[in-house]
Amino acid sequence: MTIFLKDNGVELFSNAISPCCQKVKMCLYELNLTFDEHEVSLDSKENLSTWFRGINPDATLPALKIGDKVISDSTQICLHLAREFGNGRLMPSDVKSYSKMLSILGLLDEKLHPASACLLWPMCIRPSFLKMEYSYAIELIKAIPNKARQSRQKSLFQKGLDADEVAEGVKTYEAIMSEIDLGLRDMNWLSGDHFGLADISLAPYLQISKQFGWGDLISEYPALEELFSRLSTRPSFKRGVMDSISGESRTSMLIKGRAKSAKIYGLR
Ligand SMILES: N[C@@H](CCC(=O)N[C@@H](CS)C(=O)NCC(=O)O)C(=O)O
Repeated sequence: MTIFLKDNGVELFSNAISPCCQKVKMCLYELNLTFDEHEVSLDSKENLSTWFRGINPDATLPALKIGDKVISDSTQICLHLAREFGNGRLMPSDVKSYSKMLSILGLLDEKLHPASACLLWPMCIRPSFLKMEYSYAIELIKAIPNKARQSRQKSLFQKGLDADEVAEGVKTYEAIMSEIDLGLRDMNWLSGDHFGLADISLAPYLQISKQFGWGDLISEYPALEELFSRLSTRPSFKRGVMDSISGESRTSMLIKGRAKSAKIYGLR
């Protein structure tokens, strides 16, 4: 059954290449929820505009608006949707697996997301920044409310893949994939026997290595590769993660990524 959230005024503010936005879309599709989607440009930092900061003062994507209420963190959005509309799906019912799921969600948000951003930003957003007047680009970055994000983006803008943050990002990305692979050895899904929010939350980040042709970052981890194959068969993965990016953009990302694979692998 499809639930028409749209009729209740549900809007998703998102960006096509953002893994945390893709995760929310995958969750919405998994729960058969319909919604209105608004693309907010990260290339021009539309997320810093007055209109968007009126929706989310933190100026980050995704943001989900349900009536007057805005939820502005991808994990909080997914937990809310699963609780409200999941009917017991997507979250384990036993306490041990539930707390394991929460700790995976925390690890992905706190460590994997910033590490992946250091790979995505120079590849996908920096080219637009390089076309801007230098001082304008720096002013835009200075307007980011979060200081850590500001300093990371300044360095990624100035140094691209040569930034220290990229080397740290590649190492962190691999270390987390290795840790998750170990935990998956005797399980089909991340929080146990059933597919759920932990799997949804990892899916877009796993996909990043494929999107740039950097499959070696996960190819040593057989359980992760198997998880990726299982995820790829889910319609929610196709719609929420794969179809989020057009075929043309995917081809271009793959070409640009492959040209940099020796550089990325050299940072491991
Ligand atoms: N923990 C947040 C992180 C959100 C986040 O970092 N979003 C990025 C896009 S992937 C963003 O909005 N960046 C804004 C910017 O770069 O100025 C969540 O999961 O929602």
